[in-house]
Amino acid sequence: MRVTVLFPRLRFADGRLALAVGERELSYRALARACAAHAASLTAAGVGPGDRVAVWAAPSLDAIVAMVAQAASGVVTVPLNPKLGSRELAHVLTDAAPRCILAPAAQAGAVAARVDACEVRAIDALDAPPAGTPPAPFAHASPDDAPCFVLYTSGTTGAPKGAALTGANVAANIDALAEAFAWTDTDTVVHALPLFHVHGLLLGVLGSLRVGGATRYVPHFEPAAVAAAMRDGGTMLFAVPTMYRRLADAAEADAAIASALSGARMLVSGSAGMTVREHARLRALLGRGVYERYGLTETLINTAVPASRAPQPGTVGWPLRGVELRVVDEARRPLDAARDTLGEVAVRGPSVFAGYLNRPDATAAVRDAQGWFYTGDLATLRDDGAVQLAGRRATDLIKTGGFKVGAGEIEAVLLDQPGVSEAAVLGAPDPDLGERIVAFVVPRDPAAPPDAAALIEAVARELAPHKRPRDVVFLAALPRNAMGKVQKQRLAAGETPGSASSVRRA
Ligand code: MLC
Ligand code: AMP
Repeated sequence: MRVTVLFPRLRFADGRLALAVGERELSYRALARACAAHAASLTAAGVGPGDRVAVWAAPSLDAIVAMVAQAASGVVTVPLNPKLGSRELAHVLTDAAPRCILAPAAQAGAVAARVDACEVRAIDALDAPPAGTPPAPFAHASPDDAPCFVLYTSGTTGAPKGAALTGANVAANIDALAEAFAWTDTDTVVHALPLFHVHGLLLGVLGSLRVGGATRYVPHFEPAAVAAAMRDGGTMLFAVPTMYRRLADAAEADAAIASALSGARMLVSGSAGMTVREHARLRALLGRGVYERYGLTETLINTAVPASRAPQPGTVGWPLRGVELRVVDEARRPLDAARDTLGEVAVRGPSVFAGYLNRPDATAAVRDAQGWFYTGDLATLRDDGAVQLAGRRATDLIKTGGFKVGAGEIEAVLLDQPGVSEAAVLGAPDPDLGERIVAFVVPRDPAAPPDAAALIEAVARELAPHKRPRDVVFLAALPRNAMGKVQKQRLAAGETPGSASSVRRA
């Protein structure tokens, strides 16, 4: 049984900065102590390695410490978006069946009031550790192939699926990315990303701790706060394109923001595509380019533009060490020989996930017997092997602000609302969010359509605010082909049969 220690520096913890969240800072020594206290408190509650524990992933130091301690001690973390709506929260808790939910003390009461099927406990790791707490929580390191995180991610249809990632997946990916970015213990990563996805949690927090560097976390994205954290010693910034767009707007208006960002060793973007135009705008403003990397929840990071090269607008770079990547046709036959031919990206390697929780059928649909994972992303390979993404196979997957959202999950909520007869959801191009969620709704009574604001609120309340449609368009009927299938491409092209009215909400 191979066991990888995820955070070697916690074993030799010293006084160097590990984590800063707003004004609160933890050295490696303090983090090691807090991790030990968290592990001891889980043990006292009868929770051990292999058990699943949900963490209310609020943007707080307590939630971060709980998740780091669990990763270090073999407890499987299911991070929960603290803004999850009722339907999605119920789904995740039923599917993941965690032993308990851990929430920052300030939120534990409110969380407990929302769930009755699962015990809710307050995270107390940053309180004084109980006497006799061992110095570090490595007594229960798990084997490499045991799940370490279950991250919920949307598909084209149905409710989100829990992607199980092992300690080996995480360690291999961080090590390969660290090599590409020359990311070391002298780096401080600044980010303001949510803590329940790969980008913010696995790269932005665990990545820094694995390389022995520091993370300065900005709990609420705001350009001035990001710039302040960069001035406070940040060397790398991890952000999604929407954040870079808003940072560029702020930098145009405020030279202090521009200068804070231009001092970075690396500005890194991912989770959604950055246009060549936006790359050029940032370079002109900051005097330095942005490095892109490309990944998925199920595979972690596949490609990156390495620090050893100049930024490469228009590509997401080259496969990381250990990642095999090829472009395949619709029958999943490799197109590697034919450069410039558009196909689906398939990847294989040590970071490809263990599978979806409780969903062997869904796992088999995306990963074949040879271990190739089919990403759904379309790309061509440049002559030098750089990957150029060119869209997705499924129009029913939307990337908005860097969040992946399935059209089907939104349509299901809309269809449950009074007055809705039919619904079709798609992503429309948006200068700020990349894609904006648009809902096309056929009312039961065309003379009295449901209130658009109420439909938007229903999605925010039942799923999550970032899944809410930004536009609702009422139609007399959805365009369908001869087989009765909704033709979303016609909706996307602006063909809206019998359009009654359109409501736009920011
Ligand atoms: C608005 N709000 C509502 C609401 N309308 N709340 C309840 N009901 C409603 N109807 C609230 C929101 O919750 C939010 O609260 C605030 O109002 C603003 O909402 P918003 O306009 O929707 O947010 P916005 O500012 O547009 O967010 C932009 C963003 C965000 C860039 C900050 O999209 C973001 O954090 N994106 C990161 C996504 C990410 O990390 N993806 C990685 C996936 S991993 P409040 O309190 O928050 O202000 C992956 C793999 C890889 O893809 O390769 O990395
Ligand atoms: P998620 O399931 O939330 O992890 O989202 C994964 C998807 O994000 C990928 O399949 C891509 O479509 C998209 N993505 C991630 N990084 C990039 C990038 N640098 N450029 C374009 N798309 C990206």
